[in-house]
Amino acid sequence: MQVNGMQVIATAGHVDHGKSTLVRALTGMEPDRWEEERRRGLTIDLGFAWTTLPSGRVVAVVDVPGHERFVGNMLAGVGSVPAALVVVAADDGWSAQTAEHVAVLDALGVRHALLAVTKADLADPAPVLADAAERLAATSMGTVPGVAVSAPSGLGVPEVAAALETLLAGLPAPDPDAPVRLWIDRAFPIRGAGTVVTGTLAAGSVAAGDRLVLGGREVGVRGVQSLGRPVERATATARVALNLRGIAVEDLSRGDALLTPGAFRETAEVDVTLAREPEDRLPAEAVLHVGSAAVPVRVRPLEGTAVRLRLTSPLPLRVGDRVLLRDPGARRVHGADVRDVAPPELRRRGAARQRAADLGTQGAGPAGAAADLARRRVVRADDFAAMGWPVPDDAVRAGPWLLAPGLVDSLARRVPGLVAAHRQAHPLEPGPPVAVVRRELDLPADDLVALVVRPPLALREGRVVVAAAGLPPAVQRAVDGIRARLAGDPFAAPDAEELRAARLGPRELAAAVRDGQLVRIADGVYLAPGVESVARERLAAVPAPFTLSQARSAWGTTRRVAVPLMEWLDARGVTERLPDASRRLR
Ligand SMILES: Nc1nc2c(ncn2[C@@H]2O[C@H](COP(=O)(O)OP(=O)(O)OP(=O)(O)O)[C@@H](O)[C@H]2O)c(=O)[nH]1
Ligand SMILES: [Mg+2]
Repeated sequence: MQVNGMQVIATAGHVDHGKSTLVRALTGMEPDRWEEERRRGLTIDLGFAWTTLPSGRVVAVVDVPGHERFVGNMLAGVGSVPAALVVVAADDGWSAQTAEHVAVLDALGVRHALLAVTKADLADPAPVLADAAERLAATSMGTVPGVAVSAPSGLGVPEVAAALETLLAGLPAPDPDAPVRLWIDRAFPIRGAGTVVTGTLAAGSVAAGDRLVLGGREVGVRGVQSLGRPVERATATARVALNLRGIAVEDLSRGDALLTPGAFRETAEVDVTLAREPEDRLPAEAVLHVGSAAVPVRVRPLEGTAVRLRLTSPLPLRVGDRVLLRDPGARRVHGADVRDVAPPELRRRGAARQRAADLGTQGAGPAGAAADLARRRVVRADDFAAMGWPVPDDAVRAGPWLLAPGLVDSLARRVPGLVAAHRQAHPLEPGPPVAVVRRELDLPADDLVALVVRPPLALREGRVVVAAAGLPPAVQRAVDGIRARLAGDPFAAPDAEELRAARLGPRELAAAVRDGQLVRIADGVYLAPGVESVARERLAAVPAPFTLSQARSAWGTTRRVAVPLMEWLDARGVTERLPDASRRLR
């Protein structure tokens, strides 16, 4: 059996206003599960009931407690539910808990609601209907239909059911292919079956055999039930009960989330923007509610509505999530939208203000994704998606990586300078190792260097080298041969005989010099770039002043090379010629 077309709605309203009684009248089921609740006539924890409406549409109701002491349970019940049944008693009217519950729904951004004015047998419901409707109109729920009802007599119950039909028909359909994030509201053992958890599936679907993760460990779904019956697959929106393999009931609690592997990342630091400018200063500490979870957070206002939150334990949050911040002391709630689940450190002065400005301009959609990717420069594509961002169309994909558009070009422009500097500092090396370039460009993987190496540079044997696209292949081979020799013995300039044999005439040699592959010391004397610093290094080890012959032996070369090289170094100001023709380093 496949469950489709189910909707889930949560009750809300003041203690004793008749929420559970109305749920009972609508569904014929008892939402108060505990003996204590029934004895005291008071809902303490969440209750669950369901019914099939006349149209065939199935509605599940999460019945919440109205008592102010159990507002935490109420929050866990409404966290994944798209619609609310707001209950106000005709004989009592809008009261403290009505206001608190409605503030919660408003902060969560719940857009769909039905108003039921109960106990219509005890007082004229009309004034309360009008008053409550007016107050609700100022919230995220906007204009809501209102129905007067007397549950014990049954008067108005069919009208509530009919109004529910209309409301539920207007709910947006959740994405059935979305990854699963099932916030657990109950976990209990069943003899013979092991561990069972329940929750409201807000998007995606689950089936027996699925593998999910919880707090980093993998758990298997052995079986799925919905509304008390086994189903092959449950598709959102749905109340589900999952029989889990691989986890003990002691390891589970309300607020844990079962996740599609790889689709979410746990985070303990997020940047959010408040749905509304706060009236008072925000508290330094608050409780973050999302789904059925409640986690204490430290609150750092950045500027305006931008706020950074540090969670005392990580949660699988995504960009675009609506969360609720509750100040338990002031009994005040704030809705907030998650804008960044891996925010940058704020070290410099003014960084918080800049961050707030950035968050102000980047939404949760494609523009925000582009801005976020630009800031991160390079990110793993699956990580970026797990943050909750859509992949920008113009992002560059490279293996598992995603690069900000324009990044490759700007990095590629820096590479020739890096190669030149490296060759200057390490004249005996053909070019910098790939890892060096990766570090300089602040890239996360060596593989990415290939993207930014462009002709005349090339990758060769793990280094970025000048491929000298300008030289014909035969000339390049000859020059390579000489450079290889010079790499081992930097002052062993090839003689005329060798140059002739290599077919390197004046024109070819001039091209190699232009290309930065050889340095002309004098007519017929060519050495490798960087020879200047090697020559200086060797001379530094000789007591000054030194003679030409001492320099020659420090370089380990012949007079044919040493004489012009000495003059070349004089001319470049590396060495200084003294009156007696000896030299010293400048
Ligand atoms: N006369 C009358 N009594 C009602 C009606 N609805 C509920 N009651 C009574 O009001 C009392 C409280 O009803 P509940 O349904 O438990 O109220 P609740 O809103 O679920 O209360 P909490 O779950 O504790 O917040 C019970 O004694 C009900 O019998 C109604 O329409 N008319
Ligand atoms: Mg109740």
